[in-house]
Amino acid sequence: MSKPQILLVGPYPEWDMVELEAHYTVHKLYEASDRDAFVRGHAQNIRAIATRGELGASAELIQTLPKLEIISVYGVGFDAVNLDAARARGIRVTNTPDVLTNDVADLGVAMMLVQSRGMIGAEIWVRDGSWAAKGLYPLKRRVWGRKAGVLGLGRIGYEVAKRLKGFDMDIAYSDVAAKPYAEGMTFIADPVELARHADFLFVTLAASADTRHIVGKQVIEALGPEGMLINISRASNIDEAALLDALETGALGSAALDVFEGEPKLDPRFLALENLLVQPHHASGTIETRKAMGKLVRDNLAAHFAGAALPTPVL
Ligand code: 8YV
Repeated sequence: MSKPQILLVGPYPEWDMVELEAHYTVHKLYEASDRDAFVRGHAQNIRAIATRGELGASAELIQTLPKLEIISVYGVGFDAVNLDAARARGIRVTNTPDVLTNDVADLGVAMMLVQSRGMIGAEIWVRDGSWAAKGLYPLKRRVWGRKAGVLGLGRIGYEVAKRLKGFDMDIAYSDVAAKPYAEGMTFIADPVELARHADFLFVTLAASADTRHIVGKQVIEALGPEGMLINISRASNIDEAALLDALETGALGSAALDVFEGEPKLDPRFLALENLLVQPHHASGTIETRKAMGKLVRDNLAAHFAGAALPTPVL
């Protein structure tokens, strides 16, 4: 029997490519010089899309593939997949929840520590000779015992909060409703009030049209000149223009961001800021987690083509 044909939107690590190519004919969209012509050329054969969280699958792409049956997302976030277009055709969608939760939470907490203690600047202070030439490094702000806000207490938000308890922090959270599992945490429904409470505000919401720019001018200003914003979710949850203004004027103390509008290109204003820590969307970027994510992508595809129940369906 011939192998099912799949469209791969962006590259996966080599170990996943080997496995995928053993079981499927893989059409690599990211290698095509004319992507539209490439998709049209294979449209009658493609039965699955394998994509990444931030790359998703647009309505246009879905509509161009008449034989499409399933979209398997390498990532927990499926906001970049046009679910309406998939639903309209009965196309299944899967993602990779759970396996990445702890690594994403780790990176969020690490960014808080690195940024609050000024560790990037401190590293440069040693390497460029400033320590010897100028003496002590400027003092920074402590983390332990301070106030944290977690915007979105889902799987990742909960793991962030769990870690923050280890720093004896006073933890509050916002979500659509109070969570029964939020032991020892204060529920503050309004994100502006949450930001007012917090020294460190973590954005851990699954992105959707409803959460777009939920962190806007008001939330940012409530967090204030001593506050830090940490985003390990999606850029669309934050009004980037308001964030840039606030970081430039000092209306917001600092930020640590793993995600950006239009990434990997980002607004050059970000790069001029000294009160900002940037990361290249790699919160899930450990070998262990990425291997588990790749396996889950393949397990979902294999289950679909075997007519079995999907391990982690979205649709
Ligand atoms: C990316 C992510 O998928 O889980 C998500 O939603 O955005 C990430 O894990 C990952 O960076 C691979 O591109």
